[in-house]
Amino acid sequence: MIPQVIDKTKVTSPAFDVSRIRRDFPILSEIINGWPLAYLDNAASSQHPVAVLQAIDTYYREAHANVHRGVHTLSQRATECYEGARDKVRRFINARSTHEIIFVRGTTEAINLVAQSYGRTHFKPGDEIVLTQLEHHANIVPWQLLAGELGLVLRVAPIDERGMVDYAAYESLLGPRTRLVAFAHASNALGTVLPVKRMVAAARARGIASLIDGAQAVPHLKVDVQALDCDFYAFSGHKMFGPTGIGVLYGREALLEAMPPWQGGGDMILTVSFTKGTTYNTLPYKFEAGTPSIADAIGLGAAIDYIDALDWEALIAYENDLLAYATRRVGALPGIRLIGTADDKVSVLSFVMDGVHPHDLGTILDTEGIAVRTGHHCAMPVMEYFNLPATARASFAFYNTRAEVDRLVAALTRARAVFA
Ligand code: C6P
Repeated sequence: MIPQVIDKTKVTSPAFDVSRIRRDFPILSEIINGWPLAYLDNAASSQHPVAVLQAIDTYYREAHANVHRGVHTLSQRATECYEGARDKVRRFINARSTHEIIFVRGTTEAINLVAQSYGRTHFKPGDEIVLTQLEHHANIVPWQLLAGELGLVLRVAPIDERGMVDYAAYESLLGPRTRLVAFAHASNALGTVLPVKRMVAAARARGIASLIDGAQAVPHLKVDVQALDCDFYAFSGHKMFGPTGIGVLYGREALLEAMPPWQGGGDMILTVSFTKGTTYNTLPYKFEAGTPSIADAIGLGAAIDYIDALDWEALIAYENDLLAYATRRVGALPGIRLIGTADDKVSVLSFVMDGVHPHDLGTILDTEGIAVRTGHHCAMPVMEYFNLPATARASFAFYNTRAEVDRLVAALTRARAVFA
């Protein structure tokens, strides 16, 4: 089959120049299986602008040494770059202080940190943690592990057939034994945006701590942790155009201050002695044992610079338009059922096709250069609710286009013709 020529300039929002943006992302020009890449797997991991690639390259060429450890010039340079990235993250989510920004490997590690450090010191047998049915495994399994060890009870707020959390049911689960609520800002499997501000406020009014899994929100929504008033907020660099191997745990300073370290090693200590015991470093270093992912943090800082320079109002309008277009076009195809049709969604379109396993669909789409994710999306309780083993999921970033959606629709139509 002859690859189609894509009209990358076919945009709907004149305020948002997608063709210019696409030129910043070299990988988008790749040819996959003879076709121009249509990368629709951004919820799994997004791609990188040149600015991020260059920041990492420049760091390794001109500034690499270990951080916080050397008096020599390179070490000071590396430390400045690394701490500069921390301040960019602070500004990006409007945290009060860099003391509240802990660099971790990603959302998964951030949540495990809270479970192991905050959870172990604050929870007693019989205490309850409230989650939702929409959670990614990263916001389920750490709590299950802890619950098994400490005798905690996990309560799960249900969802409805559109993939929205039943708010009344959520609130009714907040009881005298609830110690923590932990939920996604946006669902990776369905795209649903949760009413997190209201959910946090309901918890806070009852003296309950809150953790938001922001992995799918940060690339699409303006996040302000002070406005959200949450206690913890976790996200990954690689879903917001930064590198893998770096993520962030935001924590309210007073809570972090009172929490014990969770990993021991270099840099997280002030003094170590076999006779006098060990004293710990100040925030945020207390939670960053060992040599950190310096280049990845710097890359994340560059990603923040890149997306901060975009017109967010136009970006959000563009993404909303693209999702609405994709929802309309894919939803209108015969034999397709959309899974997750909440009012408020980020750029995720999950669907199933009658008679075709999502994995087969994903493989067929790949032969035409279209990358989507298929499977349970590490959200098996969501699949359980919809009684499905898997879905196909197209997830968009601001560099995707209507032309790519058209290609998806054409390829799905061909797939249906083959299988139906
Ligand atoms: N979701 C997806 O394809 P890590 O792997 O630590 O960077 O992120 C984990 C994670 C946590 N919460 C949510 C809501 C997520 O979407 C993810 C990662 C990817 O949907 C990979 S499973």
